Amino acid sequence: MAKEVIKVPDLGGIEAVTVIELCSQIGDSIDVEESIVVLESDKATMDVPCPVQGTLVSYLVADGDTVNVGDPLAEVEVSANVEVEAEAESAPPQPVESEVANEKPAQPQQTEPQPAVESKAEQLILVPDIGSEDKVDVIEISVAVGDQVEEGDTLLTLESDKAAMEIPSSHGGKILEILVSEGDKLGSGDKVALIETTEAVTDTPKQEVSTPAPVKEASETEVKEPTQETSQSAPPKPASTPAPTPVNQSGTVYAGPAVRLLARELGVDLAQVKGTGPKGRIQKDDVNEFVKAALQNPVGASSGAGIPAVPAVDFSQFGSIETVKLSKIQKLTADNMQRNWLNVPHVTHFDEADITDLESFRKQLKVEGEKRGIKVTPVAFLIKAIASSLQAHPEFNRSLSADGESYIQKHYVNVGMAVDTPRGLLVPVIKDADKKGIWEISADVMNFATSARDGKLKPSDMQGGCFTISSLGAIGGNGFTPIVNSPEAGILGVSKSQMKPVWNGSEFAPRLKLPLALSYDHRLINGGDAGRFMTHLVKILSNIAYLSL
Ligand code: CAO
Repeated sequence: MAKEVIKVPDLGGIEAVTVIELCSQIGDSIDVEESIVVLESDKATMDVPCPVQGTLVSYLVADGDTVNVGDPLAEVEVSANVEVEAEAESAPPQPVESEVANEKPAQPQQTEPQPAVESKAEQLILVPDIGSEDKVDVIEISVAVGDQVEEGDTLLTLESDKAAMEIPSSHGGKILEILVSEGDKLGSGDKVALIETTEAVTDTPKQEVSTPAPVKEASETEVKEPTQETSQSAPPKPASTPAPTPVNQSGTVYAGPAVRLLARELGVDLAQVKGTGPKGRIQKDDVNEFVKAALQNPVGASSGAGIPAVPAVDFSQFGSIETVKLSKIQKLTADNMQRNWLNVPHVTHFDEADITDLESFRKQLKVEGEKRGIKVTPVAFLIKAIASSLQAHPEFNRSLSADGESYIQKHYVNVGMAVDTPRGLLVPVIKDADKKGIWEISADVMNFATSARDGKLKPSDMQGGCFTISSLGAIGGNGFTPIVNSPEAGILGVSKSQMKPVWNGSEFAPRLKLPLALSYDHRLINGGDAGRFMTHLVKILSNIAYLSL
């Protein structure tokens, strides 16, 4: 397969230009006319389209390089099916501006003095030569009726798929009427605005440094309003170069067409994006980074999902403060919690288990536990009871597929256990809890709690969970609503057991009641499923003989 070297095309008189964007990655497939490099002069940015279809083999320039007409830019391996055609077309690629410049080279303004025109109160402003026969979109109108503008001030911004360009006012004055709207399509010579001039129009050609040339004289005759004199004098005079003005000169958004297209596709407001390119130019990476940051939704920024940002508050105005960086675990937990809170439609189901008998049995294990070096707490029984409930009610052992089109039924039973550590919350996973006895689970609880607090958990210790238990029983509280550890379907929040008077049919008897809160993903679980799961759990905890079944 042949290789084609893509060179800097004829730039219509401009010589040195800067490479401001490499549009593709090595190995990317490139279509004919797809931008391969963006170049910038002090007057314009221009995409260099690829003249062949193929695969990008290498860039022969770097971002920031200065290049001249004919310099090699990139090497493309031409696709077999277009190779013959490509060989036949040996002419170097031309950006849009240059193609037009070749057909109709820019005329130095001094060689064609303009006819003398009487000073008139009203002046029609037309679109100058935009370097293309095609109509392009009005993407921004920078002025309003009544505004006072100077000659050269930007009136509006046009954008084709190859270039963004500002249209400057050819005269100073007051805007009487704006003759276009955002979204309109305009071509060279079309009317833009009506201005009440504040200066005399003379027969001397203006020194319009930034005004692009009109594309053809026909545009003058098309203009009939508002006066004949005005229309004759209206078309902007040719500039030294038929190049559009780069957007950044307005001090607003400075980005090339490829970046603007990307921003539009991603719904990004470029005014909010900080450019890291030369002269603060916004590059594709800047847009991508902006989107990434928005998705991660740091405090004070919008989530990108239409959720209003929390306003930043200067707390120091109310008293002494200090700012402490979150630990990595805290940050990760914060991100996960927010992600799960926003993604999962939560419902929490409450109940109480009578653990009077369980506690008396557990206390009987104390002596043997000391011999084994294992401390048995209610958490081990809870994990065992959860494992049993997951087997009896497998809908709690499911996860939604990423596309939301199916669920994954798990046939293993691993229970995650939230551990409170000084560095943040960690969730080691007790694997195959259904196959383990109370001693083994108790040993896992102890070991994992210690490893978590000592920072010795391995990543594999925290993977593969089906369901999570979060026990605040040793700390206190009547109840809380835990957040589902998505993509798991449910989580059990356990609070502190309390002795309560319970009516047994003939009298109030003291019973140890354990408050339980089952939060679940309502996309996977309905209220009936949750009620049955909780009833099963409470039954087992109230009579642990069921665990032996
Ligand atoms: N009610 C009353 N007492 C309870 C109890 C309950 N529900 N659960 C445990 N206890 C008691 C135990 O009986 C034990 O007391 P004794 O020594 O007198 O027997 C003591 O509390 C043990 O507490 P522990 O915390 O050392 O051990 P544990 O097995 O109960 O819990 C662990 C282990 C890792 C779950 C726990 O230490 C922990 O970190 N919990 C916090 C979880 C958390 O932060 N969840 C919130 C997540 S969302 O922010």
